[in-house]
Amino acid sequence: MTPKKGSDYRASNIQVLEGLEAVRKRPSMYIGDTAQRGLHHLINEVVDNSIDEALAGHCDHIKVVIHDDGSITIADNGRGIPVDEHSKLKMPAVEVVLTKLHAGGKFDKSSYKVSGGLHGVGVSCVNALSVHFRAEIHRDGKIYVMEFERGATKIPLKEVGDTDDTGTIIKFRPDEIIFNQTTEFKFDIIADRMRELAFLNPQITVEIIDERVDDEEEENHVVYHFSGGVKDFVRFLDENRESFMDEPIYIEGEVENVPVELAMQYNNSYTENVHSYVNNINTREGGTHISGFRRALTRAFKNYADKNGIIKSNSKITISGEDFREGLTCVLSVKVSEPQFEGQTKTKLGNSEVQSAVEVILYDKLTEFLEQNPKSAKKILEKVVVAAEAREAARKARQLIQRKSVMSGGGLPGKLADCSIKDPAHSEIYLVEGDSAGGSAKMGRNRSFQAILPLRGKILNVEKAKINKILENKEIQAMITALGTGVGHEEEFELEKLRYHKIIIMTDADVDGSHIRTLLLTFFYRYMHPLIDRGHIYIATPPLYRITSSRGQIQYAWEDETRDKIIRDLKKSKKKFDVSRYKGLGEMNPEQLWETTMDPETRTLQQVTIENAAAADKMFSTLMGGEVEPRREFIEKNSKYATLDI
Ligand code: 0RA
Repeated sequence: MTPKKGSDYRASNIQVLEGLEAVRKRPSMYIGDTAQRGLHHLINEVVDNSIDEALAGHCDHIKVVIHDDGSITIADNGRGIPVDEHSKLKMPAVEVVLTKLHAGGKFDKSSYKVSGGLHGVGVSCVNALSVHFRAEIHRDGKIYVMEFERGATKIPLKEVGDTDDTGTIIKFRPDEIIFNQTTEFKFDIIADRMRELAFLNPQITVEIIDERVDDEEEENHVVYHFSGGVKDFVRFLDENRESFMDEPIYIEGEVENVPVELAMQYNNSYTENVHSYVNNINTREGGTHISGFRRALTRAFKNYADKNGIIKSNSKITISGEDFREGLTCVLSVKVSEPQFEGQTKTKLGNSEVQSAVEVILYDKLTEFLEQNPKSAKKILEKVVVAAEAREAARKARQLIQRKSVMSGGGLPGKLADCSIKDPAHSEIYLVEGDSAGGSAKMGRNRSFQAILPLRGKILNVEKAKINKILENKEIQAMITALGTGVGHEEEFELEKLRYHKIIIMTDADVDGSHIRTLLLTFFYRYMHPLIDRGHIYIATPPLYRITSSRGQIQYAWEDETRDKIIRDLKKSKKKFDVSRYKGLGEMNPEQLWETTMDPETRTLQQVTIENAAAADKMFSTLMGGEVEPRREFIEKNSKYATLDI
């Protein structure tokens, strides 16, 4: 008998497809975007479930394998997805988890599940967005398998053997129709996230195997396990900074069902590196837990200083909260059972009860630490006073920048060639290395919407300088005035005043050029952070080669492969040609610069994004920090660093 159209099985299957079809129609609504970030989000979505198993105490090993054919396997030793029949839906529970939206792992209301930000949309989304998806479940002594194609069931759940372990093995290959920009997984992006998870969850071991590299290469298999947890995380972040404490302060506690964990130490840098997490999600925009931390830190230190008469002798200066955070590296991790995420990127914790919980725990323990470690306390407070003095000097430098810009009429730097339209959303500014390239850019540009700011020589390395020195630097001053936002943290930085929504860094394609680019990015990362978060920073990519053939026809190539292809084609058609390598922007005439690098119709811009704040912090401190040897090693290992996958 052939099943009738309206049969039960078909009906339920169609319903399922309708759910997953919605994901395929508008994938960005579920995973953020369908570019590199969204692609890697698929892995996080599955791993989050394994982490939930670990948080519930049932899993301590997660293995991620990147296969040759572009597919990924994620294996854990958790309980395995339940396979018994779901009472209402009359299908195996695993089928519900893999085919129903928002059903993933959310049967039991046990605490602290990952849910919020972009996470928590469920493994079913990964299924929907994969050409092929396979789940293998080890549970109750049996092995079960189920397979799908683009979300549709290909092999219904079946028992295939016996086992005495438990766990879930998910294998999937992302659909290239959905991920039309790239389906290539980046080892570094995966490793950064897995390392972070291993720091935040000391009970787990995470393994990554990249089968795409040959055996001779070393970095195809890494294992992360950090028994020291967030304390190890802080040590790792400060590996290339000099701490003046023997070891990080470590605090752990729980109030009102909110477990709080913190590790922090002071170093000789001038930046604040506070990384916070809620249920393993990086809360980039902060929130109530961060407010609680800041209040506790300020109160504990101020009380201690008052009690011991430390700051009185410097009564001329007033210490503000941020002075206690200069040169501080800190990881704060809290677990919240029903987190509310707010803010632009949904990475700001809103739960008000968390503030007091964090504040209470940290205030008591920090006070205790200061009383028991008077030597460290003294050193830290001396540093705080210096920070306050630098902040005061910076305030004066800011006023000076403002006054200067008021005095010069329109207030813009002299060497800025501004654009004529005033709408920031349609304006762009090129930050150009060197006066000669700046000259070509000024001539080649479309002056209605493109502004040019030539930068002379190297800008200051902000990783090694105090804020007041940074603000005295002429090139940095010119940039700040041109951009219009001011500089620094919180109210000192005004994103609304940004004069150009595209800020394009244009440097030579050589070592010096990439150094200058990194200096600029370090500055933006440390002092104009929201510009990166909101996607305003871009890197221009001038071509590497010019191929001139008969009758003066010119072709450009950005890679060796394209150059070789152009040459092959020219040879085939028996044309004469000449290949030259661009050394610097200055070698291009204005027309060439416009055609290749500035014309919105033909140029390619790389948008600077930060996937992982902790990894970016580590990269900048390694590249730009004081220690030479780690920098050399880093550059040798990541010779591709010029492309800046941060
Ligand atoms: C639903 C319920 C339970 C666990 C899971 C799903 C689960 C999903 C994934 C995805 C990858 N690994 C996973 N591990 C578990 C609870 C299990 C129970 O109550 O026995």
